[in-house]
Amino acid sequence: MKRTRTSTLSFSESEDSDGSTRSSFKRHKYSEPDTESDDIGGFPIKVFVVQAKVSPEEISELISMVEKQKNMRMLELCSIPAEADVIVTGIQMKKRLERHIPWQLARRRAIVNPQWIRDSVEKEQIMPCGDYAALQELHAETAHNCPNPKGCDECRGTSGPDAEVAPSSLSHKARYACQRASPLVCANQSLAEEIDILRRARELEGDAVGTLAYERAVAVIKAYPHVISPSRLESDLARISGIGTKLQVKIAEYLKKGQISEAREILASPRFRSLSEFNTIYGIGPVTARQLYDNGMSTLEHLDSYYGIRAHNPAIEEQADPNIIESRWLSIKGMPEVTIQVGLALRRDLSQKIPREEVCDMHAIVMKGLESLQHGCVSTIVGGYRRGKEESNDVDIVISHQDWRGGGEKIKGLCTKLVKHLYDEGLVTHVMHLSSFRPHNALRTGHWDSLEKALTIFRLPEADGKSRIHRRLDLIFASPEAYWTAVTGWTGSRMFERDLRLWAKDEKGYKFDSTGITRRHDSRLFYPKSEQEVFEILGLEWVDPTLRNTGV
Ligand code: OXD
Ligand code: MN
Ligand code: MN
Repeated sequence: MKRTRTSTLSFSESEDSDGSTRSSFKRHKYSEPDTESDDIGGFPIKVFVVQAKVSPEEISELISMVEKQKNMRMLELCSIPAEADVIVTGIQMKKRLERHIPWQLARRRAIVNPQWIRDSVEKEQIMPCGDYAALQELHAETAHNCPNPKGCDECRGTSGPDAEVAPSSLSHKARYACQRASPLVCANQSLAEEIDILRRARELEGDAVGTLAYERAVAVIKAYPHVISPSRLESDLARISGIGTKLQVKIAEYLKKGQISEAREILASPRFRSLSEFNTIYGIGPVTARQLYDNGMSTLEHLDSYYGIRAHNPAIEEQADPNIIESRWLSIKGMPEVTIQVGLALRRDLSQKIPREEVCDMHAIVMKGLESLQHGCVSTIVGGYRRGKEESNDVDIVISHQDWRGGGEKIKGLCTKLVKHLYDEGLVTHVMHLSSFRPHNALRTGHWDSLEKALTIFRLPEADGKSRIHRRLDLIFASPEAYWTAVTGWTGSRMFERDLRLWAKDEKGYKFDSTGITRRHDSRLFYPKSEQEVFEILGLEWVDPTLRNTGV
């Protein structure tokens, strides 16, 4: 089934007696590879104009402006608000806008005034939507939802989570985490954090079953919308799958004492402390952490001397030891590889959280470098940033090309080229992992050849004579048809992703992962053109990225 696309200019929305606009609620259908369109995601950017409060003359002016740039395929008018990337309106009041666009939808789009079209066409570039927000109330959302591929505007002004984004149809009792609304900070946040200590201990000890059980429990609590009381625990929470009797006892203990004794014991345990600390080092997972501890090491200083990093070296305190971080002895395609030595030497940098502003700066500089290598790439910052975190552990960017048909070829090999370019510019300092597309599968029986990935260490250029700190940067290149599954797959959180795969497999007979969606019984491949389509294909209600925070 092809997605309805409008090449004609149509503003035929009909207002009902209650003031709502019927056509605006129609959900668009997912598409097979579309022979008519060359776009990916927002290319051309689809624009819906709300007729109210815009004079007929102004409407004709806007239509002809969009027509004028038709060859550039930057903008395209559409007649269904739900299909639009940008909604143009002269309305400035929420109540008034709600007569034409459901508020839930408005919050997920860029809502701009007509000047945005004029300036974008005139300057031949998509202007930052935030600067043209039609409603002050939606300024942050408009800036965040702006489809400008190069614009860092999407980053600016975005704030943390907002529980109001939760569509009412999502139930906290739903079995799969991908059906629930999980805000960044939930109604029982400190309880979730206490239970997460139990999960973390299991994870560090390699107890996969225990880890998963507690991860599920945390995810259930994260989606639970009421403050838990003893009566709610008994009458409500205890009936939700994932909260077994053992855990109910622990929650009851927490409600009584404000803590769970097992969690306190874990935090006091020297083994847990050492394993946790070791695991903070880039390159040290739980298995290596246990091996090191079992070999008699318990502090990072022990690791420094074990790995040949001089203990108490002031160079390490101040700045990483250059001999270590150059790591001349190991390289990936001629670039220094991240080793445990590098992770240790850079630990003071890498353990610091990255504010949204800096995520944004990193994204902008990466995309500028990419543009110099290949014109027309598109990108989305994913991970915790997209889920609304004020500070991230690293920066994750999914990249593709706007050309739906030829984009796959254009981005092939680009991941390595970009990383080398950033290395030559002194921006990427180390590489942890660099993968390329696997050889093309002529039979196309799977999506397995559609992702390239680089896990790197990155440093912004000096600012005001001050050097910047090292950050982790992950780049994921997807072919156009895998772009939106990659965005969904890399947005997280972990339990959300796990349950998305499980839901797809057990409830729908599909295989979902970052590289695509395949229907199992006939191996049919799907090519979603938006993240909303990913959810539609999988038969799921939309869950805003800021409500996918299934972990603490
Ligand atoms: C992060 C995340 O913080 O992706 O980096 O959650
Ligand atoms: Mn991340
Ligand atoms: Mn990452």
